[in-house]
Amino acid sequence: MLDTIIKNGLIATESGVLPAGQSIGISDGKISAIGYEIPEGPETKVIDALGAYITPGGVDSHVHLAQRNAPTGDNWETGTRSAVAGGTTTVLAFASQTKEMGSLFPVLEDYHNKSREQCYCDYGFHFILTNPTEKILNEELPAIAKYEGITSVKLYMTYELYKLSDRQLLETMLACQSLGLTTMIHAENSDIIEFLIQGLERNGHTDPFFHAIAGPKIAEDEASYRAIRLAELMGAPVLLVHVSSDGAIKHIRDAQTRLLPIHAETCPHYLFLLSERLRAHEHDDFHGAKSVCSPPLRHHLEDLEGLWNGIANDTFTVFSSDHAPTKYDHPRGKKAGIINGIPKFSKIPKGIPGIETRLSLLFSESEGCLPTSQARLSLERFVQLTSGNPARLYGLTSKGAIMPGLDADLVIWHPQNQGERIISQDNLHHDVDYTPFEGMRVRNWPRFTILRGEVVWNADENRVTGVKGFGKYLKRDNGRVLVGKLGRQPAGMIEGERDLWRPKTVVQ
Ligand code: DUC
Ligand code: ZN
Ligand code: ZN
Ligand code: ZN
Repeated sequence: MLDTIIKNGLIATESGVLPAGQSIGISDGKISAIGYEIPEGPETKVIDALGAYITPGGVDSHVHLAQRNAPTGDNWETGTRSAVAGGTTTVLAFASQTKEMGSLFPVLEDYHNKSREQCYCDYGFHFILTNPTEKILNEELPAIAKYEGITSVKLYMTYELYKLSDRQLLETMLACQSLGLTTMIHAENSDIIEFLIQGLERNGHTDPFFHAIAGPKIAEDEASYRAIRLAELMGAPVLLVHVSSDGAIKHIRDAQTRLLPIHAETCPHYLFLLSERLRAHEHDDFHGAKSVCSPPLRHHLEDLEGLWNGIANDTFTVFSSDHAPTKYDHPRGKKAGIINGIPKFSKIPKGIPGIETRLSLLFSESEGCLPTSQARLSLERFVQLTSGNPARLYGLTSKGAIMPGLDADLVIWHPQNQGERIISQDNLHHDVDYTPFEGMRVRNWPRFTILRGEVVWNADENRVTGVKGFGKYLKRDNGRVLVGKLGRQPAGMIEGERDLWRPKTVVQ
């Protein structure tokens, strides 16, 4: 018998909105039926979604929670509480190796300890590799993929404490390719950024705004291109994270046209915010630190347009928050960037919060809220970018679609033309003291968030109704390549050329 039935909603899938009048039946946390006349029992709970869209629960595949290097801001409890209040039912956050750690197992244990029984939504880990030793690549990653279901890694091309050499990128991409793992890349040219920081500081330009000058689009373009070519040589599928520049988009699009498996992600702040946010506020010179993220916000409206085009035209595979929560008014938060009373932008912790506002901001610009002619993206694209694609790309086989057999993770929006909200720190559930989206109007907000059949956010009651610890750790399968083809040879290679240098243990 059904536990819950959701009636009268408009069920949005990746291939369109289902004909009206159908219901979703839920039993044991799974979607058990979709159709017109699903019989309900006496105990079945009925939710009326009349006039409202229903989308799959959000999958936010780029989130930072209680990372070792981030002393303030959200832990797993507060971060996932904020997630469900904004319609997200699954998060993938980072477990970060530090350079002196020669094994990933203590890292894993540490992050399990921090997250176990703390979460309001389901969750998994990506590894950040800062020291990819042979032992890690050849022994630990295969074991961790198999037994822990961690099937993706993130690599950095910048930051002293994180960055890998091109040689290390090649080795890691190759190992991941052979295991069927997805490699995520933070692509910015480290030397360009360091050079510019030094020059800016020498000339006394140390206010938060100059962060946007120290990380120009060229630094991202160059590193993105390099990452793509390294991946091409290895035949490895990669995802470029938090893409913010039109030059990078061009390289990605070009690679995709050549059928390379190059995926791309962008984030709300790059679609909505400009570098002017980094400037001093009339009452607070350091206010711009709230919008310091890497890559930095860009300068011009055309920059935003370029990203919206990538959203609409399929260049982007996923839309994630890059929720990187750092308190503003805290000596180890953003204000760590004030040294002896003087602002120093290079010392400001990078990143901004956005786990709760991600879905509403994008939904607001979609056909879910606007006529097709005015919408930035279709409802189908919304579903792909916010849940279907991240679920497939990262091997979350029970998530990402409204389909019988999958977890009953759903967002029921307010009926159309209702549910408008002004985003305000006062209404958010994170443990950060600001939102960079303060004052922005969204056209709708999740009315109910449902995780495995349970209502975990109820906007009518204006409260998180889920329970801490209900969120489960997700072991993932290998992800699927969503663009391009595996095994493509770079133009000009001879047949079998890779086999001449590939280790014999690596299977194609
Ligand atoms: N990279 C991220 O992925 N998030 C925040 C800051 C950064 O550099
Ligand atoms: Zn990054
Ligand atoms: Zn003011
Ligand atoms: Zn990030």
